[in-house]
Amino acid sequence: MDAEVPVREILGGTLIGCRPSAPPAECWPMQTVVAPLLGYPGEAVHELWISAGDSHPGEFEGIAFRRSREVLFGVIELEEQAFSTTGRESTLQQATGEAYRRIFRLLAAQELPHLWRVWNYLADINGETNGLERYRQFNIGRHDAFAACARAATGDVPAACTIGLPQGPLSIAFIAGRTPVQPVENPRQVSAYHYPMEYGPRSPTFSRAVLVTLPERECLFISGTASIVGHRTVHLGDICGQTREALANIEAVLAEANRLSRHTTFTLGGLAYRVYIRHAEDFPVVRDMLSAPMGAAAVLFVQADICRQDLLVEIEAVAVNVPGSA
Ligand code: 3EB
Repeated sequence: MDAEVPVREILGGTLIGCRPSAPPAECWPMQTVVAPLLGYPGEAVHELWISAGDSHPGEFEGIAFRRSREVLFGVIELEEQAFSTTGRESTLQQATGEAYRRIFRLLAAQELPHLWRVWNYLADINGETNGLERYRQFNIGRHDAFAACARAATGDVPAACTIGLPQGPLSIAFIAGRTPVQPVENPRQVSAYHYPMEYGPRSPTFSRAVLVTLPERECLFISGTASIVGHRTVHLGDICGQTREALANIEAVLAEANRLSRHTTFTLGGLAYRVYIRHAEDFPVVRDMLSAPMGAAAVLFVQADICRQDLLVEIEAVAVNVPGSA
């Protein structure tokens, strides 16, 4: 981390990698993602979100957060075992619904109502209980919480990723703010919130990307992007094909974002990436395919499960631009 940043300007962070022997002293909300890094020399990376001005800490119904005047970063972790298996809802569905309802109550209380970006991690994402895959259980809980809190579940929804880890609680980090997002969809893909029922009883609630225009900067958050065309997974079992298709989808989202942005031209080389790879042995191939298009961009490779059983790779990205300097 950059030791020059004063703590009051740090909104929060992500600690991603093997569980470090000496975890950083937490002075801000931090999402811990225990997953192997690929091709990285250290045991873990500590990423920070820096605010433009001073921020202050808070706690609300188990959510740790920090906020500035305009922006809030929060983290909530819930143990599924804390929920009972009575009724029709799985414990994961209940935990997910509870987490999102708490997030929406926090954002209302803080008067920063607009959810920009959400990072969801859960154990055993492709496992099945009571005949339903756990990712699909998660989608029911998420969708129903949006509905219960009178939020649109289509159109004006945040960018997101939902990733599987070997173990751990349901962990959700989010960035929200005073400013509404401008959703960005991908013309090559059916919007996730319109996926047909064959992918589960409730569709995933996320935008392909969101643009956030602040007075002095413009942010682009690109959701987890995979080898999906229309609503179907393509290039089954083919890591090269899936990587190429995911990149084509990132480029399509970028073109759409540039069409919608009034201030910025985003480029592949100007984004910071996280690449999730299901099988560690695919890492060299993926790295080699991405090195030319991504250029000097920061790329972190992580071994983790993707939400559809047949997806081998998923790419997400972020850019923060100060208009005029790009
Ligand atoms: C997809 O396009 C791949 O459920 O939050 C990507 C990003 C995916 C976010 C989510 C799922 C999510 O459907 C999977």
